[in-house]
Amino acid sequence: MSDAHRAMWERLNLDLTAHDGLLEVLGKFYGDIYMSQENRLKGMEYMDFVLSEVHGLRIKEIQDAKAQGHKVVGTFCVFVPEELTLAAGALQVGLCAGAEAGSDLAEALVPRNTCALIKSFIGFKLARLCPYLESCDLVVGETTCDGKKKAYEAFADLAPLHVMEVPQTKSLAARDLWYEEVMRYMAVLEDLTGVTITAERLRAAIKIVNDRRRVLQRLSALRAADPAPISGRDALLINQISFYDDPQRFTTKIGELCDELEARVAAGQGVAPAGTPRVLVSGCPMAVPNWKLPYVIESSGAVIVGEESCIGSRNTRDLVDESGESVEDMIEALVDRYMKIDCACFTPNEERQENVAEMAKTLKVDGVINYSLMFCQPYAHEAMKMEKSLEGKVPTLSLETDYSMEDVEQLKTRIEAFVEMVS
Ligand code: BJ8
Repeated sequence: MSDAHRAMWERLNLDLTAHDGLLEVLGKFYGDIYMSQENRLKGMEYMDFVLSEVHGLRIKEIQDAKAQGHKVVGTFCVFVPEELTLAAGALQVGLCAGAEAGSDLAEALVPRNTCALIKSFIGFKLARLCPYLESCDLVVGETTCDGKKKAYEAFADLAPLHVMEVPQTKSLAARDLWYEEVMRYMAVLEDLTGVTITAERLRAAIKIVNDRRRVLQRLSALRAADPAPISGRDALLINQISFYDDPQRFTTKIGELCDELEARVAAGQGVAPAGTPRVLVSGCPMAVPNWKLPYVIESSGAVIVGEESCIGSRNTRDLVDESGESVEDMIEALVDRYMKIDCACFTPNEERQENVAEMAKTLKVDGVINYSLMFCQPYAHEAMKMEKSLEGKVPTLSLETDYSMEDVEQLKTRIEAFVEMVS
């Protein structure tokens, strides 16, 4: 990394020594898991570049935008309506929370038996490791699971925080609550940026975010082909990068990659031979650089053809209706779209099981792997329901893990047995 980047990190008050260590580990991990793959798409060079500059050029772009008066909003959940953030002239970045670094520090603020994702975002803040987090003018939390909502009480002392109250059911009263929360977020944004959200601004923002969803839907649909044209690792990486790259540039690049994929599908080419066992991974989100499970699955003789998670189809399945003319119409459309999210924090949440069954069918999967982070109650509960609802339709395997590498061999043994069983 250049001296200019180091000076930028210094201005952001990062712990430079710890940060150097993080980048070194990340680079090595990426090399082992990503660069070792065969038959990668040419379009993945852009992803390699973005990842190599994850704390460099993209942070520089964000700093430049800030210098021009734009605000930066950081999020941990797909419930935060990016359309509003963009309409207010701010940038929205997903704060990864996919690494173990800093987790020991986090344990001073949250209980040990808290999921790795929560410990990661608190740890990154305490250890001063994340230039995205340090660039934020506002962090938006949400009352999804108990772990997160209690953790935000501690996090409020560490960063400027707004918490959205996400309902726990899909009742009409819950929709009313969510509508109020969306309106409250809009007021917070207007106050932060000094920008009034007009119909024109909101319409343009809805289109930008929908276009990104559309291109990711196109990518997902292409993965129904056998042989699988792209690895699960690469598809996951694309979804991860969608949370912090410039949305319009990202959409263009993924459109080009999809053209390449289409040609590959037409030519009957893939990343693994036709007939390779096809796996759908379902459950908790996998934030950068949480690539452990996909790596283990794909080095056990299977190929991942779908991710039913927030860093995957749960984030891209539903579009916002674009027919609204006034701000009020568009807010209603936003509220409806976000109320469709089938996060395990809802009760009941039958639609998630239906969505997984549908994905399993469309993507012609041989097995579903339920992935829960250790200590994540909502997804562990739903893994049990999922096993029952898929019984007799498609074999399932439920796994709980965290960000450490200690259980890799154990995971490999269980996954290899599963892959052999579904072959
Ligand atoms: S909409 S999945 S991004 S809440 S893994 S912190 S649930 S204990 S991440 Fe999520 Fe929004 Fe839902 Fe999606 Fe809690 Fe579980 Fe940890 Fe989790």
